[in-house]
Amino acid sequence: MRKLQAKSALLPDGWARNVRIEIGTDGRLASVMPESPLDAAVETYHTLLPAPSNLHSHAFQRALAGLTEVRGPGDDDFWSWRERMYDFLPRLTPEDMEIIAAQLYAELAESGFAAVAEFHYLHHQADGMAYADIAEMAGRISSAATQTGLGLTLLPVAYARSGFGGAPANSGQIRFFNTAKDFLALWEASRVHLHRADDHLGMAPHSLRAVTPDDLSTILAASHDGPIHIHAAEQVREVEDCLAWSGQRPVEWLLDHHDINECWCLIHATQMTETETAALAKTGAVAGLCPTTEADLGDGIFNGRQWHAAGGKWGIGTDSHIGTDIAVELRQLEWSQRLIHKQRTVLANPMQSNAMSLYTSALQGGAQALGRQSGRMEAGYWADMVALDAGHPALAGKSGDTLLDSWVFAGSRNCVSDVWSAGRHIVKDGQHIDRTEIAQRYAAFMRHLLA
Ligand code: NGQ
Ligand code: ZN
Repeated sequence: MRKLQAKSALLPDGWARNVRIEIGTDGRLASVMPESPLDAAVETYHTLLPAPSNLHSHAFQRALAGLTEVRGPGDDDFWSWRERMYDFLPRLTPEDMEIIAAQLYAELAESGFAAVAEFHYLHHQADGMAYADIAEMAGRISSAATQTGLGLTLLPVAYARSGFGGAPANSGQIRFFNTAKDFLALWEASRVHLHRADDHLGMAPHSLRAVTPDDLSTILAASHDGPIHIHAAEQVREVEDCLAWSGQRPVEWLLDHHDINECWCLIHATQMTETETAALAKTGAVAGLCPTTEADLGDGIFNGRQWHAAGGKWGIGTDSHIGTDIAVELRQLEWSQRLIHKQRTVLANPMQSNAMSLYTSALQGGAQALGRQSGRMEAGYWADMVALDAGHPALAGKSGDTLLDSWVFAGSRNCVSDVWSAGRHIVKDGQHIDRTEIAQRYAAFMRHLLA
């Protein structure tokens, strides 16, 4: 049993003072006791919060960040970015995958995340042949999570087609392709690579573009209780193509053909009508929002005000990892709403601090989307926690809601001092415990890649 204490902590009922915490050897919170006399011999933090989960990651894309900003001959958009992403893929080996993912996961931890859902589709060798272990790449992701201590929900991706209506393989995608049957074998083989008690295995049909209705039904039949993630309604052209194929929009089609429920997480959903927004919010599914990537790729703006009013659940992903900071993602989400509605505090609950509303929604949505018992500092939950550095100038003299608002709306990533994931103390004094070694390996990889 490990003990620590906080002068202030965000508990399920709100801010509490003088909180004593015990973490069990199993990585779960054993007890959380507010209003306790503080013990001078026990490690003491100024402010502790439940740590969020990152619900959408393509880890390898961290190495592509910054390499896609030169304008092409015509207008650039999501689809031209995707071609550049595909061009980057043939070079990546399993070793590279592990190095990139470890760097990314250390960065995510330093920003405050305790866990990640890896939407993993880079399965095969550069020529499309499976590795000797078909789940080799999944194993590399799991190794990176174990090395860094970040919690992992692994979502092997089913990808069988290159467009609506079952269009055949496109050469840029050969490392992703599996028949539904081969996907299920890969999915089972991935399970073997997960070793920690807080690891989870879910599944992810990539998008309605990438699986046929039959493929989708086949793979979903194997999923018992989720999580199930899918990219949906991100781009206007995707919606138009889906309409041309089926007469329905992607979210409409999903709601009509499958039992969309709390197991599901729809990634992006930036292109929904008001009718779709209302209907999807009712299902209890999580909207997987990736605000900086959605801005970067010109996806459009999520229908956040209506979703919030309807009580819809949402969480944060960092997707292509041009941004890796939970505070920046929450800020970008709220700012995009302010810009379209010409208002302030759009996603705040009445009479509540904006960051408190955003942060608690992201905690709950993230936990649900990862199938992870986290997001609350309460006995029995995983000890996923983040400590803020009250000595940081952006936070000085502040506490409670004001401190949270200052971190999210005016702070920077070095406001975070410590992070625990399922009791693993992985960030100390603002740095991942293996930061130097991980960053050196990553820098060597990048120098080699760009040489
Ligand atoms: C992905 N990323 O799977 O990495 C996608 C691009 C696609 C985003 N959608 C590929 N942001 O959607 O076809
Ligand atoms: Zn994605």
